[in-house]
Amino acid sequence: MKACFMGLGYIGLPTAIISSQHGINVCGVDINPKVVEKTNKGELHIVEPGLQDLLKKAVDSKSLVASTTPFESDVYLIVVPTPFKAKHEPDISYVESATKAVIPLLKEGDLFIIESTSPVGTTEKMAELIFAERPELKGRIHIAYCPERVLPGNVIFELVNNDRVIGGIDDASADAAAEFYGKFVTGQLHKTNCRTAEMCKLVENSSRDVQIAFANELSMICEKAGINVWELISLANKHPRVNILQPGCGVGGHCIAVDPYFISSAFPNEAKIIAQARSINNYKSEWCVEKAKNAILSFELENGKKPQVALMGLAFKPNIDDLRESPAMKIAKYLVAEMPDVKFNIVEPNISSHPDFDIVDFQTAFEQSDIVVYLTAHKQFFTLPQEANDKLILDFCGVIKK
Ligand code: SAJ
Repeated sequence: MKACFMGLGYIGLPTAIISSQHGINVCGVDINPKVVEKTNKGELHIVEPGLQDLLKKAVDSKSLVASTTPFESDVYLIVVPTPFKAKHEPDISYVESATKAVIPLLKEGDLFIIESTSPVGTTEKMAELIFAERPELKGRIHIAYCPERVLPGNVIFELVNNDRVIGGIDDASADAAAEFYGKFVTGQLHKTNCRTAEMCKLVENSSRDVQIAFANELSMICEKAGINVWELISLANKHPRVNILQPGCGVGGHCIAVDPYFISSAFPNEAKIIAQARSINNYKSEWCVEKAKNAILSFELENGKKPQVALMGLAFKPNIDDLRESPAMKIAKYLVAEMPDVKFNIVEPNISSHPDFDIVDFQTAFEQSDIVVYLTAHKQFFTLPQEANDKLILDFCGVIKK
């Protein structure tokens, strides 16, 4: 079997590598020639634990070849980004152009799968596009939508072990796609139609966004009420049917802070909680900026000098080096730009340098600063003193549990 992966990013590349280990000849396609060149040299262009070795083996054994144009295959997978445009409307132009690139190669019996997070109706739209150009293939190829749900940092395990939702444009398409994923997925494969599968992906991330918004709202209420929100949540979670998530300085990454907009922009009158959760989680970052600014100004008033301020953590979640769409990063950039006279000690233990900031060691930053602002709960920070008489500690992510 030959499979062609359109898109060699954070999901396409690992999936291409894993499927190439299971007797599938894989062609990985990317429009970026540098990505193709690196991949063909066996060099990983993304950060994912354990993947480098697997890529090297796949390239050495020639079960994976990268290219800027697709090869004729039996299965085509679309794994390209779906960013959003102004007003938070999804931009499916990459899905469209990847689909157009494979249309001339399609033949009877082929399987065409979209994995990219997509607004509801995208798979049917792409089917129309295919049949408009190749009407003879109607009823003769299989088309399905099969979202991924892996957690960055644990991709190799989750790609194989997570259950998957397989949405066909008809039953035969769902069966064909399930047979394909059955070659390398040991989790259960749940068959449905393509619209349900598209919505399922959006709903999974929206559900998490709404739950985080609840925690973030509680954190702002508790601050006014003089209650420690982390103690409160841990006590409420002792109830057998309550499971509140953790507040933070906002929601980052490419998925949870994006996918809910695909629902709210398509269903503006109905998607009330989903839209509100997005606003709360975005507002939480502004709230953190205000708290930090007020603390800095109060210090200056009381001490007649500007404080040194440690900004602890830039990554979008704990214990990773991924700064993409990170609320901590946005807060740091904003404070540095707004308060040019303040000395900020910027800490990110998972990176050694950054083009915009001097990165300071976490212990030095803690010791030298008058105000310590925890933005990302990296494990290193839990080794620092939980309190200090000569410092004000602002904890936005639960490093100080007491
Ligand atoms: N966060 C909180 N409080 C929490 C949990 C998370 O503030 O209690 C924040 C994190 O700090 C981070 C953001 O949420 O800024 C997102 O982090 P995450 O670990 O919840 O999720 P991602 O973005 O790394 O991956 C998500 C996963 N989706 C779900 O858990 C429902 C993953 O399974 C998906 O595959 C991925 O999105 C995706 O590609 O859609």
